[in-house]
Amino acid sequence: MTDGAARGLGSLGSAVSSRFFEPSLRLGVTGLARAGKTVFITSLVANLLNRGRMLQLAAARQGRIESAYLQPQPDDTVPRFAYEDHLAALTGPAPHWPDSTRAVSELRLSLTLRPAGLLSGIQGSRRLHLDIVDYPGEWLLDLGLLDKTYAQWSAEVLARLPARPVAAEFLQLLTTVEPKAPHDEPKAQALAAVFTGYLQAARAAGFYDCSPGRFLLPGDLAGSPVLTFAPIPPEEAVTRRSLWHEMERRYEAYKAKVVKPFFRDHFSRIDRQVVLVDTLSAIHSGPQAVEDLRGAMGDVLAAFRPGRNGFLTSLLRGKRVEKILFAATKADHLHHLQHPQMTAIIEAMTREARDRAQFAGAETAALALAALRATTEETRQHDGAELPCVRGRLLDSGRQAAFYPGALPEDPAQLLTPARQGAARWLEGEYQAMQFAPAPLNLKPGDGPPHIRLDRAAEFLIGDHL
Ligand SMILES: Nc1nc2c(ncn2[C@@H]2O[C@H](COP(=O)(O)OP(=O)(O)OP(=O)(O)O)[C@@H](O)[C@H]2O)c(=O)[nH]1
Ligand SMILES: [Mg+2]
Repeated sequence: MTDGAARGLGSLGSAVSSRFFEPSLRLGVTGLARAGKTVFITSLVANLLNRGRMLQLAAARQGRIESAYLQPQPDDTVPRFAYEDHLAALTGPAPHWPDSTRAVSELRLSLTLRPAGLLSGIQGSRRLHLDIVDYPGEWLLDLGLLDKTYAQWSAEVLARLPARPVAAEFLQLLTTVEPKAPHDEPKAQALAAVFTGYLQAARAAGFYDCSPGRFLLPGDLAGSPVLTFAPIPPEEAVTRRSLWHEMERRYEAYKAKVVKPFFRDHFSRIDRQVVLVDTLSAIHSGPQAVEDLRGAMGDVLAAFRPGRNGFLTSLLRGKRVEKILFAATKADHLHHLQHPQMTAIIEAMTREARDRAQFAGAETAALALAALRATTEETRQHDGAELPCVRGRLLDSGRQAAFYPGALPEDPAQLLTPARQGAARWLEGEYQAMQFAPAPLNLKPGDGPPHIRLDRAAEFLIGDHL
């Protein structure tokens, strides 16, 4: 890798010209908070640098990847994905999960490839730059705001709130608000603060429809007027100096200065996309969370069929994401005997969304994976039956434990139908969630960190370009 990095720097002088001659492929990695984006990118890159565990990636299996190395990324103003820090966290002597990341970041991995088949004797090697972009899925959900006026958005959000206990404080505050009264900054700030608190509590309670997405992940916009608004009941005949009018103005500023730039600068350039989904956590949280997650996946996918959105259509001008992979993460929480059920659930959960994406010309697939395998499998006797368990080091206590999360149904409808019908609890028992710490690793030279089906994910996403 050090060699490679040096070579990469050596060619930096020709970066401008090489951009025209050496193809690059931009891979977007997204998912809602804690879905597993950072671990996925870190392990994918580590396993592309050391390809011993990537047998399902045809180019790796056939030995056609001559070298892989990190290079300076093409975008100077986007934070670099902190690959080395995250890898050190995961594979160091005291392995731990990397910190939460709250903004977009990027990493360039360059591959030198030998051509396949007949061409291999005639043509020399070629280079492919893989630009990996990590961005929060919450930002995609903001696309829906572009079609809505402030009055429409407020009405929709306010209609949802009475059914949610976590909204009580915000609803209470609203009763003291006079939309036609003159704008008052402390009042606006109080509204925004309590509304943000509601979004955070809703998120923690398993609701996924928590836009505006930047309220949860403000980054350096924290405290600025574009994030200091909240829904208040629609009003007519308001004056320019009213609270309502100022809220409306800020909502429009959020769309123009936060939402649109993200789609223009990042989203519109993506060629391939992986959407990571923490299905097991949603199942553990209950039917409401599963239904909400399914809805959010549909909304996330709306961004991939731009036909419906005028702004996006004109931005993309016919360019589209070519492949989209939906991956249920953390499959190492289940024994492999349960992986088919997990795959069936992610397939069913994203079916509608995927059908629409196919309609828009993108090829889609769904699978269950673990970017970093933290467990081993074992079978335990329980009441005369054999339970397929996984064993790992528990995150909170550090103790080793075997764990059986409950039987996932063969037919995903057994989960999705009650979820859709608004069931409060699962009828068939409980699904346990458990958090494992990453296991200490002793990697052989040439091997990346252990994973489950990361190589299949890579084959689907980039295999045709290798
Ligand atoms: N067992 C297991 N746990 C995982 C795996 N990937 C992620 N996790 C767990 O999920 C948590 C979140 O993973 P991240 O990769 O940080 O998720 P993220 O989507 O980048 O999260 P944010 O940056 O907070 O949005 C980790 O801290 C782990 O607890 C995996 O492959 N196996
Ligand atoms: Mg992250």
